[in-house]
Amino acid sequence: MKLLYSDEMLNELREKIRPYLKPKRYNHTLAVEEEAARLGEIFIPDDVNRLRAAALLHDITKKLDLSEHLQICSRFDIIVGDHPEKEQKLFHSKTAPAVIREDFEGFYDEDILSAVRWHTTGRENMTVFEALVYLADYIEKTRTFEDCVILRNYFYNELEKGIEDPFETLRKTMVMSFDMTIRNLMEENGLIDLDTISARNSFVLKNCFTDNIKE
Ligand code: DGI
Ligand code: FE
Ligand code: FE
Repeated sequence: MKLLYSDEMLNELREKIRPYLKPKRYNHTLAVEEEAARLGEIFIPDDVNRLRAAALLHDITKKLDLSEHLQICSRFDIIVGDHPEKEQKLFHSKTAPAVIREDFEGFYDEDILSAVRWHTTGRENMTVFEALVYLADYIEKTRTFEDCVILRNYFYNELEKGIEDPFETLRKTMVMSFDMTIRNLMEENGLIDLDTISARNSFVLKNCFTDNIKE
């Protein structure tokens, strides 16, 4: 059974997460919440408050340093890659679900945990819920990086045209986002996680949103 989150629970959550985040990250988090709600109204209107909760929790361990992440990974048997120092940005999405379980008991919810877990790399065959948290993080309104602006404009322009199914626009936007991330990682000579590649290929192959197929 799906847990439901009242507006009051979300108000409390908004205050509870504050000490976990630096001020700039807190503002980003609120902007992701707003964006996730906007996307939710379009794609899964019954799940808007759960999307808000996932957005509020998505970067909850972003402040931790590598050794703190590694401690959590060891305590919870979370698999660490072979080159942790080269993939530091991937840790916060691995450790956040553990902290949610421990510190945010009322939000122990499979959809929230998986959306948070996969919000940085994505993964093969993403659910609509996971994709919306991922995309909200990419295109929220405080992001000024050129790719984010391009992606935000592409997505909302296509939706506004109203020519294709919104889920097709969402799928194409997801492909674009992974292409941008992969291109940027290549330019900075970074390591590309296999989940990032699998996510990209799966959207190209249209292996996505199988949770949302209507009869
Ligand atoms: O935590 P945020 O900054 O809000 O956003 P995020 O969790 O999506 O993290 C974005 C960063 O993660 C960005 O600098 C690129 C990095 N990233 C995404 N996919 C990969 C990656 N880094 C590596 N090394 N490999 C990836 O596949
Ligand atoms: Fe993040
Ligand atoms: Fe984020």
